[in-house]
Amino acid sequence: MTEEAGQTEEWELFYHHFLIGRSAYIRLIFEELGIPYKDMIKSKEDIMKYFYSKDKLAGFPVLFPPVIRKGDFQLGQTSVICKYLGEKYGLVPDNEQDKWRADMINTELHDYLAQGRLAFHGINPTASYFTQVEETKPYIERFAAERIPKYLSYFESVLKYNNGGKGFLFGDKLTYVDLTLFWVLKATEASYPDTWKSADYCPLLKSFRDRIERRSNIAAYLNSDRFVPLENNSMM
Ligand SMILES: N[C@@H](CCC(=O)N[C@@H](CS)C(=O)NCC(=O)O)C(=O)O
Repeated sequence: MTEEAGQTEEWELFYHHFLIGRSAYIRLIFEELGIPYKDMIKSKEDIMKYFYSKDKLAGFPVLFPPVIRKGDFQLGQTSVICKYLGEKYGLVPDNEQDKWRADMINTELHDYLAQGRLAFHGINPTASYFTQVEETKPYIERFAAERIPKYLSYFESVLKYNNGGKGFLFGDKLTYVDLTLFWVLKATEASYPDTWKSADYCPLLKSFRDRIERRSNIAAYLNSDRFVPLENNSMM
């Protein structure tokens, strides 16, 4: 255990300081549960230090942000982090079958997110969207026309399967997958506003999004200075 990590009492979050991006899915879990966490990246230099320098995060290797760390335990991959925190803090379904279904939907949501992001990077996936605005237009249009209806219709059917879609995805309690679905819908709306607005085939998802947004801790977070708004492109 490094000296620095050994002193930590609370969760540390490593993510780009100027962007909510994939960190949103992790923050929502911490915020909903009132679990304290500390943002470790305050500048571009911090990103270089923790991920790309000879002093990068010691311990079990992690590749890209977001990463969470507590003591000598650090974990990357957003979907895995959310599943881990869900398991640890009780934000998972009550029965085994639903736990596996939750895992499936969590993965499906991150597939969708990754594809939606990629559409904004038709030329170069690691360069900024703003370097490829014109060239990537056909990819964005195709994603909006073909993929969004396919995925949103599916998520609508998943929500409807439980209690007619009036509550949560599984049983009668909130899980980490509800929070991920909530933010995926927010990201869809921000990056593809016209497509979202005209998506009249998913009324349950639209009510669901409003319902989760009104939860007291979520609403407080979204109105706080801890919240960095979505960028309105790249699903981030
Ligand atoms: N599948 C990973 C993707 C991680 C990822 O692509 N992180 C981005 C920020 S959202 C990054 O910094 N990528 C650097 C790179 O791809 O070189 C996850 O969901 O966490």
